[in-house]
Amino acid sequence: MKKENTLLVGLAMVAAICAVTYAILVAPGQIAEVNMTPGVTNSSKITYELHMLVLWICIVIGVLVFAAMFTSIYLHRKSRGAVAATFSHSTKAEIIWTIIPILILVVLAIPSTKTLIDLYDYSEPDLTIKITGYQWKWKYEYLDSGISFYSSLDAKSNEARRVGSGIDPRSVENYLLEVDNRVVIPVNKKVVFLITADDVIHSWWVPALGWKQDAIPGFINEGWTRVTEPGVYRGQCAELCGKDHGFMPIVLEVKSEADYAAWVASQTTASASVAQLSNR
Ligand SMILES: [Cu+2]
Repeated sequence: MKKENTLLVGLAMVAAICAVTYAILVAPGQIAEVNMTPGVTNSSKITYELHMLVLWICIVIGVLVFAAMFTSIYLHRKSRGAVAATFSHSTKAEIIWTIIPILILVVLAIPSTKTLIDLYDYSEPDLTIKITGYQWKWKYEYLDSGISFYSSLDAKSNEARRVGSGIDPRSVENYLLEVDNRVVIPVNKKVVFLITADDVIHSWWVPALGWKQDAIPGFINEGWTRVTEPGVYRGQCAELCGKDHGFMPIVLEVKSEADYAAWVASQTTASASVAQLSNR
């Protein structure tokens, strides 16, 4: 067997695997359909970038490993008269396959640590909201302004989800992803969430923010966000919490500062009149 063959076949294998990888992952309409989204916060963007970096490193390793594997299978097959080598140990190979993964992990540790430090920085919030998970709804308490309300599945979805309701769920807009009272926050402000539960473990998850956080009875977990684009972001409970787990969505509405101030004013008058009524 000639030596040049190995290099040529190896390069051909790399090219073939790159072509397949491109067709599956990179070509338009492929990875974009199944990949994570960059989200709407700095944390979600750096998390996304870290995920892409790790993905590409994995792809390069995968291409090289499979190319080496297919090359040896092709060139050293029995029908070509290949005879197996008899050595059983190579110190050189062991040193190489120990050092290369260590270097890769060290290189990955730098961006991972930066991302983690950012995700866990709960300091100096502009606004703090306590979130409590219940079977099967969420409660939001704005610790700065005293606003507090429950947020449950909206009536239309709730009606359509029942067996024999006769309503086609596809006719309901944002089916199972709409609530009666949305949690509202201002744009570009640092909002810290204190997350807990009152019965079983739930998990508060809005994918566009880039994180999810368990809501555990007796514990207070934290999460924070600074959303850069006003809009409506939807999520769901992400911890199996009982029979209606699929029916406690989360809708986060991010408003401009003026709109948020107006919302706070309307909420405080509403709760003031409720307080007045209950005092009678
Ligand atoms: Cu749940």
